[in-house]
Amino acid sequence: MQEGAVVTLSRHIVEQERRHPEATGAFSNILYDIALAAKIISREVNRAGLVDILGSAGKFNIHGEDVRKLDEFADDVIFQAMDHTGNLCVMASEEVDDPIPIPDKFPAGNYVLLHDPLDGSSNIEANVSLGTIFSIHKKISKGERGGLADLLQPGYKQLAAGYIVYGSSTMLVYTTGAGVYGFTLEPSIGEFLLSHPEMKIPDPGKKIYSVNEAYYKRWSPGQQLAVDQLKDEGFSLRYIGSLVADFHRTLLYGGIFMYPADAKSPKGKLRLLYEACPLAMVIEAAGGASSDGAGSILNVEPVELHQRTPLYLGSKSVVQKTEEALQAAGAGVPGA
Ligand code: P6P
Repeated sequence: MQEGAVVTLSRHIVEQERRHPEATGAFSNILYDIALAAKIISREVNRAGLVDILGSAGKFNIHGEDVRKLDEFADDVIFQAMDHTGNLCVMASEEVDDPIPIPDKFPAGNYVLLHDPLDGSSNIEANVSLGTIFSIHKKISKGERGGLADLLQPGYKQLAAGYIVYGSSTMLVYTTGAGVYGFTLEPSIGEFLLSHPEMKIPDPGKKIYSVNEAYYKRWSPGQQLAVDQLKDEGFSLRYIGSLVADFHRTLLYGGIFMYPADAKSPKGKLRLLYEACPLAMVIEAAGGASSDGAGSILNVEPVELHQRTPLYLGSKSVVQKTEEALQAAGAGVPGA
């Protein structure tokens, strides 16, 4: 790429496609459609305080969490952007209990999309950064229309994964496994511009650990030891409580993000398929590591659509040290 070129997401995708002559363009179109949905969601997130669409929609999702109107809006925007394209055979969303079929009136395709449409939604009214997380798989079932089997695939089979962080700027970060690319939205022209080519997580990077330490007493002895060690080594705590924001900082600065299992959440809180797996693909493609406490998130075999997992993401050296502490002092949580 020549020096100083302004590379839009569209140009980047064309250049990437040229490197893969076998590409059909369907995958590229999925990325375009995700970017379109992100622009629409970004506009509403940035106007949220103005158009009074805050407040509870009075509905609850499968996890018993209060679904905010922006959550529903983001979920609907992604569905509307993807349902008619003929690229997908089935979808899944954190906000929807069951697999989401492609409407019969539209053709089905060879890809699968799982997503968390607007993570961190409990922070909406505090104007904290929110995020969309997405995971793309290939269809593996035989029929024309996909189903649960196409959704329950392990992370190492992902074709692509990424997230959009709606913060001081809106950034789209994605990987297909070879390189991690960051694009920043220029709202005045409505284009995502390549701002972070070839993202790599610093290792060990800044001494930052990110976990909700209020749960310390509910942790396993191994988790307590891991955090005690980090503090002894002079690590600082940074915790926004919005997964995509905490992850994005970890990717840029290094250190570690943790949402461990604890006595109240023996499987952790975060979801495997559309939170842990996509972020694990990004962090590992950026030279970092992911773990459920025992090994890479990407190797976990899913059994349920909304299953949860303990989650560690960060600089490889820090994640490895944390796994050693968990294994040395025991990762079993009281009451699990
Ligand atoms: P806790 C936000 O509600 C969320 O789903 C993630 O974005 C975030 O990482 C986590 O929950 C925060 O959970 O238990 O620390 O409030």
